[in-house]
Amino acid sequence: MSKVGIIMGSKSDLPVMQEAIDMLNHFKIDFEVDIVSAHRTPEKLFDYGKHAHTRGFSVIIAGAGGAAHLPGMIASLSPLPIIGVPVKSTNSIDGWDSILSILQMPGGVPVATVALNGAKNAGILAAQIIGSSDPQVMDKIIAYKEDLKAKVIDSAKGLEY
Ligand code: RP5
Repeated sequence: MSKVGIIMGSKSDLPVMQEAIDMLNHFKIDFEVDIVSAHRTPEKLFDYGKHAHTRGFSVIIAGAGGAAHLPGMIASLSPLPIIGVPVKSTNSIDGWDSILSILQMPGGVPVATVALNGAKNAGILAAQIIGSSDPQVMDKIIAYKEDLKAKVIDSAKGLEY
């Protein structure tokens, strides 16, 4: 079965990245979590980016804050689709530094960047990528979207004044 790699620059990113973990658990998709720092463990980053596609991963979710080089550097090394999560970390000025570091990639090296602290959507997007070639996961995504719709319709009930 396809597996998602979830990496983050620091353990301090985990409370944000937990939402990606929760979504992958929801869709019953295998994943592995690791801490890989672009600045503190550059050799580990290089090894991870070079070999992730040979380790059974189909997608990588990478989260980092501040001068957030992890997602882009992994994208430079790996042929896999990379989803970047900008984290509003303690060293981030206002979150924009993380967003722009991950978003503004040069042509040829894409990182699918979600919203600030948007790890939930990163988990859903990873599931959707896997679901495009896995009918069982696709069915779960369809059910999830139906549930979202039902919740909104329910929430509107009782608003008739
Ligand atoms: C980034 O620096 C990490 O991704 C984290 O968001 C931020 C702060 O890291 P710590 O100082 O909390 O380890 O590289």
